[in-house]
Amino acid sequence: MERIYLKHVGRYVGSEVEIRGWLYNKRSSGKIIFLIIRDGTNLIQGVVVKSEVPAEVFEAAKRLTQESSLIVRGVVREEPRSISGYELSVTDLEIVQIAEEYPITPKEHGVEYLLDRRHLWLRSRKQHAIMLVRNELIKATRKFFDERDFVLIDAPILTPASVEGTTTLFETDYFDDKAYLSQSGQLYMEAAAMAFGKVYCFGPTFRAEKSKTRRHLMEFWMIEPEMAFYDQEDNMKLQEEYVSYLVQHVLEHCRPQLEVLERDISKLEAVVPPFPRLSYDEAVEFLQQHGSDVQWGDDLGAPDETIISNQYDRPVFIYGFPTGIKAFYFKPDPTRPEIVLGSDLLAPEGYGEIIGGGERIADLDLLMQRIQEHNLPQEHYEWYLDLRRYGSVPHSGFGLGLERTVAWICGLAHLREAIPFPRLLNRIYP
Ligand code: NSS
Repeated sequence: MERIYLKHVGRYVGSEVEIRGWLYNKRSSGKIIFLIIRDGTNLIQGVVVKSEVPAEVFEAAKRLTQESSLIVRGVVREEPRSISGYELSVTDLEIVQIAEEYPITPKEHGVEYLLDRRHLWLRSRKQHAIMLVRNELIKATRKFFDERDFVLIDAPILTPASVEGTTTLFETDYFDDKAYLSQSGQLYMEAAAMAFGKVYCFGPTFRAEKSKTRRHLMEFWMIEPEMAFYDQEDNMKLQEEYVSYLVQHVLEHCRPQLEVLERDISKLEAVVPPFPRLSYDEAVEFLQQHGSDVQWGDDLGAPDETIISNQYDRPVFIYGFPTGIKAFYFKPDPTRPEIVLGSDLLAPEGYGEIIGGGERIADLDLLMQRIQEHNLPQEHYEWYLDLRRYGSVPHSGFGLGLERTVAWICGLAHLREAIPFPRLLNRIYP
């Protein structure tokens, strides 16, 4: 008898198979017990009929509690009304372990209660669907960049200097020195782009965000491409292509998950290039007309981003931010040095920023000047300045936040469900 995974159950209609998994749920009508079984890849309903199985098999089915582990054998039947479209007529059942009373029941629980039990919550249908979408987004990312001859280069996690400002650094001891958890792999990708042309990194990044929001995690995963000889226009084109590719991939490979999540597919189908572009100047004017008190020179807040992104059925670029609110490495627009050649990409449906990126300063003197203006210790950036001393070229890149993208594509209200084990303000358990 073949041992199978439920993901492939459709290939086994009429055959007797073995499935190893856990009991998700159970119903009984005296002479028949319905077992909803999960094996990590999908769910199936197993039917145990008293008159058709040995007495000990029926007794074992009766003893099963929620999340008990088991090995079950049976014949696969097509059953369109059943949970996965198939059913298992159980012939045999072995208990691996009888689970204690499971703390997550089909009734509603509060979010804090569930977050305390995240290690168990991951087994729930919705959380399971989210993680499978996340997995597909990572697969699609690898595929997208492989197809375009990018080289994956890993950035370090322990770093001596900040990339995105000094206020959100997680500090740690590094023997007799200080080190910080990486906020972004960008600076290292710039070095790598000068060695390999087109590169990207994908890894965890850390920010001590001191406010509690739906859109911030302390630890999140970022995909950061960096391209030599790309200007900001090339950069935005690549972002458009990448984000559309991700959405198409999920539409193609994650239909069952999107259904579990009750995601409105038509909203995702609209995500095709070109994406609209709005200058920062236009954005400020638009926001002021719509009741925001934002002034030219201010950063856009989450509510501002929501107002803007709600206007479009696909992601929208905002470009040309004031130089004063952007990181030291952004290249100022040569025709208007008070703004930079950088952009944010806002996801639709009010999800806000998923990408930040731009063209980097290629000129040594200007870069040194910006490092000074930002009160950053130049000695920590000497290696980075070397990139402008030895064959400096125009180059650009961006960072896509994986959890923001997962939240948007899955239609989640909060980032905490977009990562397996979220690190939140005041939460580092489990
Ligand atoms: O700060 S960013 O806008 N840009 C950078 O870090 C650049 N150094 C990337 C680059 O050009 N290589 O962050 C990029 C994205 C942002 O758009 C969000 O999607 C995500 O990273 N991000 C976050 N996600 C979750 N939680 C937090 N705290 C967070 N901060 C940024």
